Amino acid sequence: MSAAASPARDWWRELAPVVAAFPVAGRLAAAAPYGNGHINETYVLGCDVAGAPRRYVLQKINHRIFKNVPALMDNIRRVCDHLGAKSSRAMRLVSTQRDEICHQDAAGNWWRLYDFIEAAHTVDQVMGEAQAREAALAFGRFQAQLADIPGARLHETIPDFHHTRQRFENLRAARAADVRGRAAEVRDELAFAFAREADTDVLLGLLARGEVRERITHNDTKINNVMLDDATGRGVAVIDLDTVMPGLALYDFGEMVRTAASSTAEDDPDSSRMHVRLPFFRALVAGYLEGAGDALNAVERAHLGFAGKMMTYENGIRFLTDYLQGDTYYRIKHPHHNLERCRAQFALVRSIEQNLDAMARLVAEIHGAP
Ligand code: ADP
Ligand code: GN1
Ligand code: MG
Repeated sequence: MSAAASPARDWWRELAPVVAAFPVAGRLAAAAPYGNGHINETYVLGCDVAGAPRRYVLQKINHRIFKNVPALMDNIRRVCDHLGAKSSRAMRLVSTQRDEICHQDAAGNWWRLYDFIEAAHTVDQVMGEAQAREAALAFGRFQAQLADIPGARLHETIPDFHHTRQRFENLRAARAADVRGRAAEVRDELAFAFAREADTDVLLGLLARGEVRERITHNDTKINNVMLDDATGRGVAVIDLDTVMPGLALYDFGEMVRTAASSTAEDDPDSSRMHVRLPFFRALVAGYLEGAGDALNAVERAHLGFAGKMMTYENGIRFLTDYLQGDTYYRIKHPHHNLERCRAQFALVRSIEQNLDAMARLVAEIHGAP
């Protein structure tokens, strides 16, 4: 996992006061930015426990995006407790010195600490079909394991997170406001998005008619949100639990198609390199169906390919909206980053559209005709 390069900053000094709020073992020896997430700030802490190394993951929660952090952390605590009882390598929260699940600093920022899951890694791009299958198996199992979480319905940490119609209306509003004067530059992308407006209601319609049901889902099943064992490559833990909340299995599967059946990075500046890889799609279906057990019904199975298109489309319109609004949501590395992300997503949408029949045949082959 590459760390965001910031050689000039003394992370140890900056983070030490926050770290002091947590009962970390031994002596803090090192601290540095970590990972490639777009939302939170993630750091790895290295501690020296009488000569033995011990690592933690420290995160500053993006409270501009997650507006109710106590509710979010209540979800995560419940999910960790539930999964921890079923697996020895699940995400484990470390409570603060005051025995709270997160720490708010003097500036109002929220911080949480996890044990570092050792001997495992994440990838930003899938390396092969076996890896895609393992990731899908882990996400499918994750969903199956959460099916019996006790207590009240989990909080919606971001309301309407996968309400694609609402995402579309946000794009329409951003186009109308055009606060950065960018709408003319993205005329083609807007036309592409608007030509598919009717699709935004399909999954919501299935839910409204009771053809698919709500489950506890992860909602951000991109490939770098699952940790794979260094030695065996098996999925060991699903991470990035901020969006675990009620949702559709199709959201989770679709997001996997977007990130693990795609031929290139989500932000590849050359969108002609982007297409769906059918053998990887096949591997995802096999892994997910195995992991989720018999949880998926025939309607869900019949929409696995379409879900990949929809989650890719949804991400594309979210990137486009953020570009129009002046890049206020996602972390960007250069001024056209969100536009390049959008173009790559739309290229993938087009490719999935051309392959929907082939994808349906693969699903039927694996599971029997829906
Ligand atoms: P974001 O919400 O910004 O995507 P994540 O929670 O996904 O943040 O964390 C970013 C990266 O940090 C992950 O992709 C993973 O590589 C690493 N990471 C997160 N949690 C752990 C953990 N408990 N153990 C090891 N690595 C982790
Ligand atoms: C964000 O946090 P991260 O990088 O795993 C986003 C997802 C998008 C993804 C696109 C809370 O995920 O919804 O699909 O970027 N998370 C949030 O790469 O908005
Ligand atoms: Mg992440």
